[in-house]
Amino acid sequence: MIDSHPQFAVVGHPNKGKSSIVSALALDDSVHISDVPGTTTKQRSFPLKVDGVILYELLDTPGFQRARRVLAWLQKHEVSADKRQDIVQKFINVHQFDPKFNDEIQLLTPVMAGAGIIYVVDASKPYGEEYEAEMEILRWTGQPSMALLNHIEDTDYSVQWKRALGQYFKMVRTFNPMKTDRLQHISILESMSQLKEEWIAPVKKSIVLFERYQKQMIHQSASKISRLLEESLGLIEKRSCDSDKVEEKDKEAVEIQYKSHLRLLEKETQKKIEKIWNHASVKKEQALLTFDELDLFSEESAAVFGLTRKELMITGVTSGAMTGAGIDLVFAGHTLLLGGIIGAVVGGTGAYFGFKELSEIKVLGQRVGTYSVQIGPMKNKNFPYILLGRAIFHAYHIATRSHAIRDIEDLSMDSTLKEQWLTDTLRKSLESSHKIFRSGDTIGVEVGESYTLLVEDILEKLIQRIEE
Ligand SMILES: Nc1nc2c(ncn2[C@@H]2O[C@H](COP(=O)(O)OP(=O)(O)O)[C@@H](O)[C@H]2O)c(=O)[nH]1
Ligand SMILES: [Mg+2]
Repeated sequence: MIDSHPQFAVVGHPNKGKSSIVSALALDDSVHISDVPGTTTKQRSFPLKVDGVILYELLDTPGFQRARRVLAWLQKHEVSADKRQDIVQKFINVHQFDPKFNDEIQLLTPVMAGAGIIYVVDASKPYGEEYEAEMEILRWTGQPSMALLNHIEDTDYSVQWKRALGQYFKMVRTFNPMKTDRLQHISILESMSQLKEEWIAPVKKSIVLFERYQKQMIHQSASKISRLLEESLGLIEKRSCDSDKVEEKDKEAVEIQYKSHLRLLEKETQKKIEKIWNHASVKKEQALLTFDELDLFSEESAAVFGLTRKELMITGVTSGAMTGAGIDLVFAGHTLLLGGIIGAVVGGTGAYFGFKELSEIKVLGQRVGTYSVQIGPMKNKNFPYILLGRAIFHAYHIATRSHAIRDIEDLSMDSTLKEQWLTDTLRKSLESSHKIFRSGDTIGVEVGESYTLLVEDILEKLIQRIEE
């Protein structure tokens, strides 16, 4: 084969998880996955590219439809083992345009062109003789092959499957396409490289590049999160009003505008991060992982992600009264985040402390007779932790989400996540950046860079942790 990168054809019976495995290994969520058998009628190639270089290529193929008839055709040509490959090639040549054998032609063509075979079975269903024709045909191709045991359901028949598969395939491995796990991925790549001697070197290189690629994605995500914090905390929202006597409605309106702008910045960052991790092709219009049940400004969000009273004090971050000319215009908290009973999650711990106001609202006189009301930059000291906590939670889930999963998920809360990454020392390092971000004046300050590194470190540790 002229191509220098390894190619693997993922083949098997319909509806056994072939396309899911292609998605997971190619880190590509545009692979068509369906629980309707036989939806794939053409083979499709999914290369894993890093910096424009193809590391390896997965071929998604239709499942076998008429394996017994194909095998019967092959066996009619009684030949010695060394000629079997030629017979398979002859089958392809003769039936190239025969719609009856479309699926077999689609899957056998790349195999005969040199792709390694990955035969997928669902080991949550019992083994059956009907698979033998498929495995026998694959054996006739004479191409290097391995079998992957997938479990679509929780039942396990892998013992009987292994006994049968072992007679046809040198290697039999278990793989769960719904789980992302760098180690599982690397270990399967290593097995794949064993199929052909000349693939060992390129696949080894792929593994190195793959790990570098992961680091890049973590870095880029951290950089987006850093941008989010900087932009959100420095955000200023303005609205014109009729006189210097600001009415309640003007205050309310500017606050609503401010909050929706902050929510939008968060959503946009989520989408960007999903794109970084190749999770963008599903449902482009909305974020894949959402916090629909947990608004950015909700008490629950403050309880799960915000600092407790104690943490605020240790960090030297207490909200206190807001000072300055705007004091009487400060939102007294009546519409803001106070109403409602603080839920059980909040308890009496004071998690809510310091989250009464977001920022002051000022009235600015502009040209004669025109006034505007302004809110921002962020004054609330707890808000940055809430925003950051949510961003980290989202990025961590995206980074560890398999490309074979297609649903939009509403993130269910793990209220212990914060404890897993937010240490006392880290809080102090974050605080000095938050302070600068909150001033809204970050021009010429290299704060974004160092903040990115902090976030990168948090993400890396969280992602690594699930692999241990
Ligand atoms: N829970 C679970 N579902 C799976 C797994 N693998 C595949 N599926 C589901 O099984 C169905 C068929 O999967 P697909 O990858 O399209 O199979 P293909 O026809 O062999 O390509 C889809 O609904 C998948 O979501 C798995 O490991 N676990
Ligand atoms: Mg498929």
